[in-house]
Amino acid sequence: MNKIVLITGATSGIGLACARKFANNGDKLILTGRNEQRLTEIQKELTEAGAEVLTLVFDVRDRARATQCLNELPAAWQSIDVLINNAGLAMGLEPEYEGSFDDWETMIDTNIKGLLTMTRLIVPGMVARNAGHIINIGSVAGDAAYAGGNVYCATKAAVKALSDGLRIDVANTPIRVTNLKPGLVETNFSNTRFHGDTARAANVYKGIQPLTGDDIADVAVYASNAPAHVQIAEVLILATHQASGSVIVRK
Ligand code: NDP
Ligand code: 8X3
Repeated sequence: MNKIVLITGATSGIGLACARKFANNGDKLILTGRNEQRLTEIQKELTEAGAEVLTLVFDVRDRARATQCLNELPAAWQSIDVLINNAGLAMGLEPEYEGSFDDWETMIDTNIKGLLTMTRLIVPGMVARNAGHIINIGSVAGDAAYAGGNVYCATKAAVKALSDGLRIDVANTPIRVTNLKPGLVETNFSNTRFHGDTARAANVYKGIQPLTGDDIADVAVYASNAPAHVQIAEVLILATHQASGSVIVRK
């Protein structure tokens, strides 16, 4: 309660659900994203509901701009308690030998390097204050590859390795590191993956009740609210008829 929570990619899906759930939890929010208009609309919605919200417009791939935004944070917002590394995406579902170089670069630059940038910029302050919590949004895709998942799965396996590595590196502090690994969550994720092919995206969620952003945000809030001696290190959250990244039973 009353923590300062910074969320990347807060304009849609899981990030937006986290914004709403953490606001409802009484926390102060720093919402970041690329879409300034959406950020302003969300800020208005949450402020009207009584939350304190600051917005920062930057692409997590733009290290210089991210650094500048964080350096210019007003004093009252500098002590970030919770960093939610959520901004991320999949692009394409082609076999590894046919994938797009541009798609690969976008996924690696966003899901791995963007997450690392935010971690590198924010965690030193947590270490100095001897307090903090990093919640990374990994994926079931990081546990095992599935057909066509190749590079996206690799980026989420990297999120697991980076979460585990950071947890080791801060184990001598009270800082906690959580890797949340969702399965099928109905968001804008598949539209992005299929480059705006909405019919193909809708097919991903056919015949199964997928998770929602709220389902993931509930777990993030739980991990944040857990007593200080409890570190929710990793959680795999699947839809009930999903057993793994590639086993999905559709009715
Ligand atoms: P959405 O597409 O709904 O949301 C993705 C968010 O990330 C958007 O706000 C998007 O902003 C933002 N984003 C993407 N690239 C950048 C960037 N370079 N800089 C800043 N923000 C960026 O998808 P989800 O909510 O589903 O995805 C959120 C996270 O959850 C991702 O890391 C994804 O890999 C992970 N995930 C999703 C699952 C799912 O099934 N949906 C399952 C497991 C994990 P913009 O609108 O500007 O593009
Ligand atoms: C998103 C879930 O299974 O589509 O990370 O890769 S999946």
